[in-house]
Amino acid sequence: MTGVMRKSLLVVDVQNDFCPGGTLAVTNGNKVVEPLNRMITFFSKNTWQVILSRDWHPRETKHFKEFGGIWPVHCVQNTPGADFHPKLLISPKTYIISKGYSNTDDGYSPFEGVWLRIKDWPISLEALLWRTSELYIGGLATDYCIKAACLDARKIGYTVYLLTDACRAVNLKPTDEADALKEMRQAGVIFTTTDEVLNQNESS
Ligand code: VGL
Ligand code: ZN
Repeated sequence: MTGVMRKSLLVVDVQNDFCPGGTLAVTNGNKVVEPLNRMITFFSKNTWQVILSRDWHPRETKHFKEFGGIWPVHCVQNTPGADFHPKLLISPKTYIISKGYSNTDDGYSPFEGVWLRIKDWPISLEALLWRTSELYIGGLATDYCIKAACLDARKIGYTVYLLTDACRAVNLKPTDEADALKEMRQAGVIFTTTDEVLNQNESS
């Protein structure tokens, strides 16, 4: 393909219910906010795309325990638990991908979600990433939505960088995080850190 290929940042599900105090709290989930904000600032300065995904469930969905799923109620559409962490930097230019919004799907992968800026005109994440070649990913949770995002992104063919300091795992089983990291690595995901990305680009 000709033309400028871009870098994009995908911030996955940094929402209140996944942070301490939330209904599906990830240990130290709030700790991803600071490094992700540094990445968001850096990407914005370079006019590279920043995309936030959000878990956006109806109150009744087979994703939740009471309807046959494995999860406690979390990130229900238009509730405070589904709001982004209050300290996460969000600008009017930020794209928001909603996922898991039907009552039959888990919607782990942001690539199953849509941008709904205009009603009845859903735009896929893949469409938003038109001309993106390098995708940087961080957020919550490493063993579910981050893993799904990274594996789908590799299938599409992006060069995928996982910001290991800027993600945390649910760990339903204690080995889930390590297993997820292994699977991602085998799929060709490159592990990096916020500091590494910011330092490299400072000197170039
Ligand atoms: C997630 C469990 C249930 C995630 C979403 O964002 O990783 N995990 N729903
Ligand atoms: Zn969910």
